[in-house]
Amino acid sequence: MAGPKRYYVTTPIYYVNDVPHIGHAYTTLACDVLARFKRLDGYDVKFLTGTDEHGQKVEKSAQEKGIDPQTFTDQVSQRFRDLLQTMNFSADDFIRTTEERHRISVQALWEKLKQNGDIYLDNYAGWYSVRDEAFYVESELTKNADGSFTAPTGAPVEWVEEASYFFKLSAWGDRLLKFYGENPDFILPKTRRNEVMSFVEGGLNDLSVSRTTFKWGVPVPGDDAHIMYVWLDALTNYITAVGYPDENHGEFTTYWPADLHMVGKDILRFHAVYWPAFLMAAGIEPPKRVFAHGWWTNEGQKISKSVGNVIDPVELVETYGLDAVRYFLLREVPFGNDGDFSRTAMVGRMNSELANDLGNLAQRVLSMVNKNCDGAVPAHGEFSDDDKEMLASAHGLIHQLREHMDVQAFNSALETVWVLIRACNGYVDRQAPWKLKKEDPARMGTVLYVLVECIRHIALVLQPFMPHAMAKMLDLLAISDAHRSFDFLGSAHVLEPGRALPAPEGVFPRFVVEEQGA
Ligand code: ME8
Repeated sequence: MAGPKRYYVTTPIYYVNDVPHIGHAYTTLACDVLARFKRLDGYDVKFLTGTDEHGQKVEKSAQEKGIDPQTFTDQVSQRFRDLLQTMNFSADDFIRTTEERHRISVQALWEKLKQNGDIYLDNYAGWYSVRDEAFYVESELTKNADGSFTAPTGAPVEWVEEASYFFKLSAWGDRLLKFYGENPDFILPKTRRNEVMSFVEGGLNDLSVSRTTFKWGVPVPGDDAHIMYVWLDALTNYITAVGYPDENHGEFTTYWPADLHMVGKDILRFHAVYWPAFLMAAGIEPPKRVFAHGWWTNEGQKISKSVGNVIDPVELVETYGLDAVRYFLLREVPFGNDGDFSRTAMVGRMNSELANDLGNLAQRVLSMVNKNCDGAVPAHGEFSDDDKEMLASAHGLIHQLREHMDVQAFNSALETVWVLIRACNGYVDRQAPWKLKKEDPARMGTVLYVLVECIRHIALVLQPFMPHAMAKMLDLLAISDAHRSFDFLGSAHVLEPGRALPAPEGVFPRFVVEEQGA
């Protein structure tokens, strides 16, 4: 017999030298929507997020503030935990790399790599970017007029020469390519997969995995002069959180390999090349998928602290409301592509898609039910072909959605729901139930019943995207908490004719833009 359905999804762990902004909120939102979707669809879900607290960059930020790194990370990692509240994220675990469970796990992984002959001591001489916490070869860099060099990300680099342990990455190229070949959906989107494959086909150098010039990190077992490379430390969080090094019990056997590591395109190489190589070298199965999403700009400009155009999720939520922000971020751009955040586009979608298409549909239908059907779910007569088509679309929605969600195509999933919403609005206009009131009240009941059943389906499947607003809509339909999982899609008996409904209320107000100076 097949075991219970399980789903393990992770966000990157964020550096604590930065305040959380829209980019961080975006990645975690995508994971939250998937986690909620899978829970409603009957999966046992683990949704992990957290903070990346070690490394030279964090050490430097603490020094600049004149506080010790632990106090600094305690303060700033709290802001990422606060973001979970602000955005209504349903994470099951929040990992900090400064925790003891993580030190144990990273050191155990190191020992395993060492035992298996994949780690050796040598000297590193080359370029390093503290901002990216990444090593670069000179051919990747741009030379500036003053003789200094810049990384492809725009970050400054410095020349480093020190004793270092190396991971034999060069020995894993062929096995990685074989793995990508056997798992065509390991890296999504496909264009990113091609980039990674050509990088690996170009030949891999061994990777420096320890540093001796700073202290803020996990010491190499048996050689305290070395601190582990922050990416080896950070990536390991995904297995720490399921109990590594205990590979044979509990959460590890339940959830590993992870179903999805969600990341931004900036950190794909670490997740799709280094991480599966470390895992294979340690005899651990690689994750099933890494999805690299695109980059947000702000009104056309790169988001950066120095430009001063960082979008604060708290401000957005205060201005537009949480569910509208959640909806917009996943609706505006095909997931995987870059996107530009514009307030005009935000307000446009709020008013046309949330307030008009969906909000008005619910408001119109529920007001008619309230006025003309004694405020109770109407009884239905025989269904016409038009009715049957509407009901079939509602009942079929989940099958299409699962397909989209399984490849993280959030905007297509939402578009599928909006196709039904628009069809419902067309059906209302066509059937004109307000006219039927006098002519044929029984037929009016049937039409309104079909619409209420469609709205129930729409609200159920949109819960992962807009949890508060859809809870309110389901309250207006008097659907009990016990009937809100996807098990109840397609089951007509949930909507009992005669059940009293509360007085209708608007769920999505129109957003009125105040004129400047008004
Ligand atoms: O890289 N648009 O942490 P980080 C979209 N600690 N997403 C964005 C974004 C933007 N403008 N800006 C940031 C690290 N992100 C490491 C990760 S994981 C083992 C270690 C999101 O704080 C996006 O997900 O720099 C990106 O990959 C991540 O924040 C980088 O977060």
